[in-house]
Amino acid sequence: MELADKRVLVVGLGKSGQAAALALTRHGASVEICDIKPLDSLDYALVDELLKQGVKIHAGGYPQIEPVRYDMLVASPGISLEIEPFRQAFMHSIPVIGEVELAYQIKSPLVSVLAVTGTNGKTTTTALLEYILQADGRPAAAGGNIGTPLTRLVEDMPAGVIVVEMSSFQLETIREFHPLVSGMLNITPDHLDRHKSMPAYMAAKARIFENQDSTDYALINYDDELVRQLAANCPAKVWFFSQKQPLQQGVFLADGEIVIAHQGRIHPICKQNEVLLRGRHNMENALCAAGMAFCYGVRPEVIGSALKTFPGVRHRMEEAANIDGVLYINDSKATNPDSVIKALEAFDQPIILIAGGRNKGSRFEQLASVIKKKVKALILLGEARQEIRQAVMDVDFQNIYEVDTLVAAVKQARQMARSGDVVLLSPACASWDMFQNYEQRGDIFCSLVKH
Ligand code: UMA
Repeated sequence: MELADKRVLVVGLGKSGQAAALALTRHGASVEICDIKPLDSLDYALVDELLKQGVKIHAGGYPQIEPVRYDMLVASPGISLEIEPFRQAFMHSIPVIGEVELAYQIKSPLVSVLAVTGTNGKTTTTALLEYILQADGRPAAAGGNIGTPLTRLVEDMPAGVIVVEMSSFQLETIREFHPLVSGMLNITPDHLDRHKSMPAYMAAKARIFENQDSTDYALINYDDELVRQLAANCPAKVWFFSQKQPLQQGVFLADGEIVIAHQGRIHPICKQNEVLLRGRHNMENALCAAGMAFCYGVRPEVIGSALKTFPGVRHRMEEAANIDGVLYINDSKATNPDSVIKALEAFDQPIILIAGGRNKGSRFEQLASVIKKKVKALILLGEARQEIRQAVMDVDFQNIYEVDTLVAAVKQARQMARSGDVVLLSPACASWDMFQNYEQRGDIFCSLVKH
């Protein structure tokens, strides 16, 4: 992509916007950035670096979009394409691309891209795949929704392989983004406040396959009916993975072992119970990552030994402490009900669940029935606490405590917990009503339980 002397407006001054603006200036573009927040509410460190590089900042609103002013707009993932600057750009036929697309177009041709999407488990799968590739001695890095903006990652990478965690938001603004191997984990309702309907959300997710061709691979979850339907229109070679079903070609479980079937041969990977990650949902992640690594050329024995040692990712079923026989688990990254259901199903012990935050358009009925079966006490906080309370009361679950802060939630949980219990922070909601992000919520939980 030719960027020299192009006039580009980056929309959103968070992590992605900042990284995109810096990459654009390095490529010789004339860059402006805008954000709805006033200057004094923006992250000073991000702003400072942009000012040093001569990027013009519009804070507290957006500039007028006219063809005489801008050649292209770059969207931050968290921003809806329905806001005014994008509407105006579409009206004037000014191209709009996402930050990930920009990264894809400026990356070195010696960098290959693998990509993972799905509603839940994509961070773990991305990190696990990076771990497997590194165990195979390849220069590999992970970026995208997992936390490191892709524009920053590609600038520092002359050659190697990048595993990209792709959210539906990021997929909405791709054009040429083309992974050699893609992975689709599962689809359950999430982000419906932005996508408006399940078909629209699914269509955004399915764009991961859009630029693939018959030389590429797509690892698709056979056990998820919605995901399986997407295989029919996938242009890549489809490989399924399944926890339930033996497959002609793909990754599955046979007699307590993970195996890969390929060209009439069965490659053993490792025993199911040797995988360090806990829970059924993590087995889904392990099968997907194993299949993606195999299709990319990693040997089965390397995949197996990596699965036996991968410790998991932060804020996702992370063991925060084990005090007086009580296991404290930080699952702050569980920001939708389905993800919490999976966390609850991973434990046989009595569970004290801390949940609540900002609802992203989810319904809590199904979660409520699982809470009724698995949870000993429920501690609710945040904006959505009344909605969750109503849903669990509707299934006749009574042991509910409401608190105003995470400090009070941990205090309450500690008072009630007995040896053998699990105290699980798994909010089913976004963190933005009380915290900067889910990482901050998880970090605070981890430090509170240790004191
Ligand atoms: N903003 C506006 N106008 C708006 C809305 C927001 O100007 O209408 C501004 C905000 O004031 C803020 C900036 O946009 O200053 C934030 O941009 P952003 O929301 O895109 O956030 P980033 O800091 O750039 O982080 C993004 C991803 N955030 C979202 O998609 C919401 C991060 O994913 C990602 O790690 C990061 O890029 C690096 O690629 C987080 C996330 O919550 C983890 N993702 C969702 C999820 O996992 O469910 C999709």
